[in-house]
Amino acid sequence: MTKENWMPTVCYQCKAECAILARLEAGRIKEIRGNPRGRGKVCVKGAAGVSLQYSGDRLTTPLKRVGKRGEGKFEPISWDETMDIMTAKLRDLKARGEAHKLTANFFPHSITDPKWRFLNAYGGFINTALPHCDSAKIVACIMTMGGVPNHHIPPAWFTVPKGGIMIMAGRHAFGCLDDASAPGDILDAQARGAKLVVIDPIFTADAAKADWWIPIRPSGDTALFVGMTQHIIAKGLHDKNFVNNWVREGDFERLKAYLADKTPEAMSAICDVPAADIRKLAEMCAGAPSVGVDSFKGIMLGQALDFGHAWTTFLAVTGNIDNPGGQPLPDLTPMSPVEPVPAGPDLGTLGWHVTGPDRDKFGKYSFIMEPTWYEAQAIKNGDLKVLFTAESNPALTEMGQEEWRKAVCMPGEDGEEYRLEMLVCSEIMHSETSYFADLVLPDKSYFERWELLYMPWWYNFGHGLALRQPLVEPPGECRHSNEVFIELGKRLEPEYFQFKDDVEYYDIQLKGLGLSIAKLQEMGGLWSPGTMGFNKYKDAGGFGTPSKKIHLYWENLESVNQAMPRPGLAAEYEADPVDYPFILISYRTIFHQGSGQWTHNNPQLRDPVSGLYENPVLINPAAAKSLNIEDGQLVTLASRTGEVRLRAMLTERIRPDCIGMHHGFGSRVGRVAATGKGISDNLLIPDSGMTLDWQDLVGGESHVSTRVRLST
Ligand SMILES: Nc1nc2c(c(=O)[nH]1)N[C@H]1C(S)=C(S)[C@@H](COP(=O)(O)OP(=O)(O)OC[C@H]3O[C@@H](n4cnc5c(=O)[nH]c(N)nc54)[C@H](O)[C@@H]3O)O[C@H]1N2
Ligand SMILES: Nc1nc2c(c(=O)[nH]1)N[C@H]1C(S)=C(S)[C@@H](COP(=O)(O)OP(=O)(O)OC[C@H]3O[C@@H](n4cnc5c(=O)[nH]c(N)nc54)[C@H](O)[C@@H]3O)O[C@H]1N2
Ligand code: SF4
Ligand SMILES: [Mo]
Repeated sequence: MTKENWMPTVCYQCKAECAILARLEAGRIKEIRGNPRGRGKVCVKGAAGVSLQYSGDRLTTPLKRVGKRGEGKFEPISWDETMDIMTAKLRDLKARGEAHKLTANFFPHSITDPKWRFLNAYGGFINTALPHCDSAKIVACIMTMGGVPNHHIPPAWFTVPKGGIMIMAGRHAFGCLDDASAPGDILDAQARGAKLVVIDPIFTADAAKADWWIPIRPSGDTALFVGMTQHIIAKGLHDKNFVNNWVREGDFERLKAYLADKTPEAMSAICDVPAADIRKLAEMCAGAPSVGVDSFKGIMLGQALDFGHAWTTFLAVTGNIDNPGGQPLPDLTPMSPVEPVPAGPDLGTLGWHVTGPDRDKFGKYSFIMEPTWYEAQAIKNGDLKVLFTAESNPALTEMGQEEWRKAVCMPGEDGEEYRLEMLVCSEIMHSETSYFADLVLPDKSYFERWELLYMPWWYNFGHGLALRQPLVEPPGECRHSNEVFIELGKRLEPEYFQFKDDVEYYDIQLKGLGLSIAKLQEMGGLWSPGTMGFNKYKDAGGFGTPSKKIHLYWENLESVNQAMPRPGLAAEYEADPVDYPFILISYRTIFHQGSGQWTHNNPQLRDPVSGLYENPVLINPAAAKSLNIEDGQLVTLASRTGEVRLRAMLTERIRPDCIGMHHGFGSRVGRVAATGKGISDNLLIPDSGMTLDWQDLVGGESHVSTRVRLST
């Protein structure tokens, strides 16, 4: 083996996109490792990328539906015919003045993604499963501090000083990596003398490593952080220097007035964390050199923005914004624009998000990308006519999977077969979603394509750029979805697609940094400005908010009673507590990504001995005893929308009022998945559109959980 055989690229076995090295032998990938020039680590999913690459399930030719949507019956067609069908439909849609009724549901790897350019040029819009995971966190950071946080990526735990505190409030870094290097960073920080506090209704792998595990009542996080903030201010333990200099005039007084009755005792009644513990954690944080907070699941519920508000307020009063170990505010690196820059449609006016019974309420919010339940609603309303999916699996992945399936099969008016006139799915192997598609486009895998990954706040990339490069030939006629969109752009919006191909497009953007794709290759595929940069607001004359100061009071949400955080539980957990006494906790596993075929059809990851084969239901023995349920017994779990039967696993690791279920199972498409067991949690989560009243409309939808009933 020579050194040259290890080629740098970027993993895509999950959405964290870690920098990796792949070992090539005679044109084949043999082995994968973390890239020491990047963050250095790879996880089990990443290492199993070799099996994905050579899977017999890979799609190799474009397919056209011949049966009904959902039947999964297709015949091969040529790329020319495929492109002609898509071009004709999109031309027709635009001629009807309905370009905005094109939606693309895909994973946005990068703001350089040519798919975004096409959507802006054509006038369609992006709806994505991904950014709503932490969109409430993003919006909260924008509202409070005028800057985006590290989207999808934990705070920079590698910067936590001795004595710093790392709080995971609904975050499962050890069991569900969103960056293969995060667990190592956390353990290293602990070795330096930092403390890990895990707030989670389940005793997770993270909790096992924690200095303190706090088994909170689900969605009690807002109350916990509000109670801590109250105690800190009541005791005068807040960071007076930061508050005096950097919090907008009048906001601190308003906060104090709001907190008057939010004592640790009052908040304890909501979150079920003893008042003494709320005080203890608050005092620990007030006395620590840094506090960082991370959450995903805690901020994916119907009152997500309230938690984001409570969390950012807590960080502000403890002086933990843009400091080592606290909440980083990344530096944005400018790229050169590709002229002419398409303006994008005026979706606010055209009505892209104006759907469902709460139409008027939407105008109040600053949500960046649309919640996924929009799709089913918009199809019913006639607001969605052409849907492209790429790198997502909405037929299985989301609350309302049944509603989505029904909506895409709704018969059309005016002689059209379906109300959704065209559904195109780009995939590497068949999925539940591709079975509903009219056209299935075989994609190149992440080892076969170019991609310039530029999300400046994504610290896997060292706050810069990462290059994904083709290392092996794709099978059959695979074409990268970006190449397809560039070709559509050349056909439909040629003014904006004057460049030759994806590489030339990236080269134009890289010029501003004095870089090119070839140069990036020479540099090992990674570039970064070289520093995280802390306390930038001091030199920049303040924060990115209109007043340049921290905003604790959100006046634009006064009319919907969200100018200050509402400390109550998530609406979905308040509903029907008598009929459905347990709260369902969905959580992830290290072996699988989402509900994706990439990991579910990977024999290394779905192995019954060394991998994960099914999802048992976690029940506390006390709860099981009251229902006469024994370990290993089949039980029925019912919600207001569905019912599933699964095997019970009795464990003290979960609160007695909760039921635990691994998210992401239930796939039956593909040779490994077809043999696998397990059930989709989304059969239980109320369908799209039923729960609009529960959404906070900022994208922190009530989409990951619900109340359930348990029986034998
Ligand atoms: N292996 C793997 N990695 C992944 C993914 C994957 O599917 N598989 N998905 C990626 C994506 S898209 C995302 S968004 C992230 C998600 O990342 P995480 O949110 O970290 O993942 P989960 O395991 O789903 O949930 C984390 C923890 O939240 C707890 N929890 C649930 N409700 C609450 C609550 O109300 N309060 C508190 N304090 N805790 C709660 C759960 O018990 C669980 O242990 O992971 C990413 N990484
Ligand atoms: N109950 C419950 N529901 C949830 C969650 C939860 O915690 N609980 N989590 C939610 C969250 S945070 C998220 S982000 C969503 C995620 O939901 P999605 O974004 O829909 O992600 P996946 O389900 O992982 O589907 C990814 C699909 O992309 C395909 N794919 C992989 N690589 C490629 C490629 O190179 N090219 C193409 N074209 N396709 C590829 C895979 O085969 C797979 O079918 O799920 C949400 N749903
Ligand atoms: S966390 Fe694992 S699967 Fe995800 S990108 Fe990193 S190495 Fe790949
Ligand atoms: Mo996510």
